[in-house]
Amino acid sequence: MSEFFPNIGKIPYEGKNSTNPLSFKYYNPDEVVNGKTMREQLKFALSWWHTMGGDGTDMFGCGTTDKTWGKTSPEERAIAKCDAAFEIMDKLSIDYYCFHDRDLSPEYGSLAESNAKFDVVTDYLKEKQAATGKKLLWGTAKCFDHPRYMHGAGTSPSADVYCYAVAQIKKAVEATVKLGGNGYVFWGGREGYETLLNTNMSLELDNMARLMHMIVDYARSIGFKGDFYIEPKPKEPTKHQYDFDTATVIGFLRKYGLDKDFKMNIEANHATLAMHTFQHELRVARDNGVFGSIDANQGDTLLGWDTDQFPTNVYDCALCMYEVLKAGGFTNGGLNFDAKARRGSFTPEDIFHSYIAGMDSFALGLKIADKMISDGRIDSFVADRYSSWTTGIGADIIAGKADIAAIEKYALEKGEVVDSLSSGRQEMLEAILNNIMFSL
Ligand code: XUL
Ligand code: CO
Repeated sequence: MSEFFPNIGKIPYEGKNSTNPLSFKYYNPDEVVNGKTMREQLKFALSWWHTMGGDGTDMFGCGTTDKTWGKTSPEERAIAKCDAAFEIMDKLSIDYYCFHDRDLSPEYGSLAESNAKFDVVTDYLKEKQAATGKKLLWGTAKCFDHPRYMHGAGTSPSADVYCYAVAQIKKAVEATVKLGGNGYVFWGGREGYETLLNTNMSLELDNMARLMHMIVDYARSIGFKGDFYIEPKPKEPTKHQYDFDTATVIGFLRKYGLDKDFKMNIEANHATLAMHTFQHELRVARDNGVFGSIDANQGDTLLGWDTDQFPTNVYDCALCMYEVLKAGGFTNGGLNFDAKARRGSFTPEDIFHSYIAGMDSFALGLKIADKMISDGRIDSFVADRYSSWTTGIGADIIAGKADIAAIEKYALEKGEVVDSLSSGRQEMLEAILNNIMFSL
């Protein structure tokens, strides 16, 4: 088989003093950090949509990079994409990939034909996985790009569209199971609304939950043992996306009894759009037992839309990996680069430069997070800050031993409490974090 990137060899780890741009400075797959190798801790995944299909097209202009993989027919191109993707994964030491059904194989004249041609591609992927040991992290269905989904898929006002979506998702779940994926993602592309003047919100959400229950039951019946994920996003493409943020999604899952099967796929840029930090979203997920997987990218805080940039902000990567380590690491999930090279970075080498930048940032993030934990200054500050809850009245409240009358009595006797407050020391803690980061 001919190579798609003949000028690029396997990307080596050369360490932080290397000046070779086509080498890893920090990502050393076999190095052990916090009890596991970096490749096990980070579980990097390639995103089929941006990497194999994204050609730089935006609202203002056509593509700038050729992602036809040398083929004109859609069937041949789909196969060539598989070969090129596996070459990229091999050269970058990436073990996993993620797909939308239509990134693997486009739509054809009918659902039956689309399904049959999709099968050919997933059969081929299964062979490639067996030959290389690469794995599927998660699959999903593209229920947002075709015009039929203009008003939503699982939340469409049309029952016919809803049925099409159920059938499409059923097929995508079958492919995920066939390829041994341990995750299935729902990102509610067009599941949201523009105006309540034309929207029955409660029916739309009830229907979405019905769809999810149907898919969960079916997936379990064909042997899917992995996690379902919802990927929160507050806006884009609709003004009000139903899955605004992690807290909103948890409310939805609990209301509809879906919380046992679903976890979160947290995307960094979506957190930014929700006016949260990436760490906040991860913490809400961790604290509620729904931390699952991560779409690792970064947004631009000066722009209000989804830029899906490769992550280079090491500070954010460190705080992300701190949450991941505190959650006990990934189980079924991993770090998927839902990220694209910028439109002006249009050459084949830019794919590699982008992944190297993202992977090295997360490798640094992992090492810093590990050091934050072993250093212990930040964790022990937080523990100390809440020490009034470990003894006396605080401990009694937590143990359920202090009722409202006892608490009132305590407050009356205690009098003013300002003098016993201690500083939050935010600046000191930020300086400690810098100290940990820059003394690696
Ligand atoms: C869109 C987005 C999606 C999901 C998968 O903002 O992030 O690509 O990750 O459907
Ligand atoms: Co995403």
